[in-house]
Amino acid sequence: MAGAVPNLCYNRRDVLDVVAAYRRGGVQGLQLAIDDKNKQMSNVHVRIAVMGESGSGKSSLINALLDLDDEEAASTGFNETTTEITPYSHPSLPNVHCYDFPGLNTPNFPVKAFMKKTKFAEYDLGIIVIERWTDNDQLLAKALKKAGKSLYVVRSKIDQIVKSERGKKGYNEDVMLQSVWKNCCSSLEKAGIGKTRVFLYSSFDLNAYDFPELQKTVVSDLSETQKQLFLLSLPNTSEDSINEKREALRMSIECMAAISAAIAVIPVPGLSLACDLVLIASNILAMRKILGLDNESLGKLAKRVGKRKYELRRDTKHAWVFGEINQEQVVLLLKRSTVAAVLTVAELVLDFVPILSSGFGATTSYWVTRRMLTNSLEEMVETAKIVLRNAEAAASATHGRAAGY
Ligand SMILES: Nc1nc2c(ncn2[C@@H]2O[C@H](COP(=O)(O)OP(=O)(O)OP(=O)(O)O)[C@@H](O)[C@H]2O)c(=O)[nH]1
Ligand SMILES: [Mg+2]
Repeated sequence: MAGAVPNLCYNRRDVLDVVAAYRRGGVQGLQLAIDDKNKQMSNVHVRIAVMGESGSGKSSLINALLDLDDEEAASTGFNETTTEITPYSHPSLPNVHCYDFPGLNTPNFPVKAFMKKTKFAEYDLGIIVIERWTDNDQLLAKALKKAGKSLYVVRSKIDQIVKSERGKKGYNEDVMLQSVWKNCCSSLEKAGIGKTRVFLYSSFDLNAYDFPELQKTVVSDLSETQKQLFLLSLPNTSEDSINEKREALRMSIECMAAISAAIAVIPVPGLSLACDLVLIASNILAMRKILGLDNESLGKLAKRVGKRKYELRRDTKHAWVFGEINQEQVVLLLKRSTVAAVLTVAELVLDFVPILSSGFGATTSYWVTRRMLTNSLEEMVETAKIVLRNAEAAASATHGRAAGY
């Protein structure tokens, strides 16, 4: 199981608060503000109830949403598996949870007792996975709506319909998908379930139908802090999703730079400039994980698309991204970057103005951290997009369609 990444969920408001705290209370004020933000963040959770009939595809959807591999995954299969609500957490962002509900259609299942004891108010939103709409789905939908929660309906196993319809005369995939979607909507209407979004989905082809749209809609329904957390937890299903992660990570870089200006600085041998190497290295590591470029995430993706890791890395330009990230590596990156040249000049100036030294250290640290993390982020984003393209090409070769893995 992968370790959790440090807090990267800072938004614009957080950055302003942290800077204001620094102005008001100096280093100590900043430290308190950061501690406070981290405490608040550790209390932010996203809880998604995933419900539906036995065998409809709930566990498969959870594995896709949380990007779980075989060992971490909710078990899937033809046999009905669980009679209790089972929680699953994101491997690197453990405050993002999906709750696997038991299928209510199994014989001898005490539906009434189960519905009575389930606290639907505890979830942020619910997803009902269907092959067709049933009375039990209706029970769940009503309970969730009564608790004032958002509800989405996911029509699963679309690949099966495509496969069985494809050979028929006059087949048009868009028309067929539209009709499946309309059918689901009208079942919901007939059941008296008001305004509910319906998404078509296949666990074998995440990009192909409405899965990216489902992810976006869930994000838009969450609170500001939850949004950031959930967004970072999502698998890279499109360049858009990578770009959204980049925006979120840029915010966290602003905070990290402010922190680096305040905490103890470590001189870099050979360059003798001031910056916090540990902070930079740990943030590069965390961003790499969020962007799915660490060894483990790459391995999961390679397995999913039936390729080797080196094939997914093909055409990427920044080899360092896949290597070991530690303080020495950060120094190498620093020396290679334009930051180093500017600092050497700045240090010369500093020799003649020793009185500026402490202020200069803090400013330098802010500046170096910000530049280093931003440059690294840009190179990782570029790499993540190439990896995504390689994965999509592999998936299209397997599924015979242009998108998805
Ligand atoms: N073709 C296809 N099969 C799917 C899809 N999603 C799930 N399945 C298969 O359907 C079966 C049931 O999937 P699960 O995800 O275990 O379903 P579940 O709702 O969790 O089932 P229970 O835990 O028994 O309630 C498994 O064999 C899956 O591989 C899909 O989108 N397409
Ligand atoms: Mg299951």
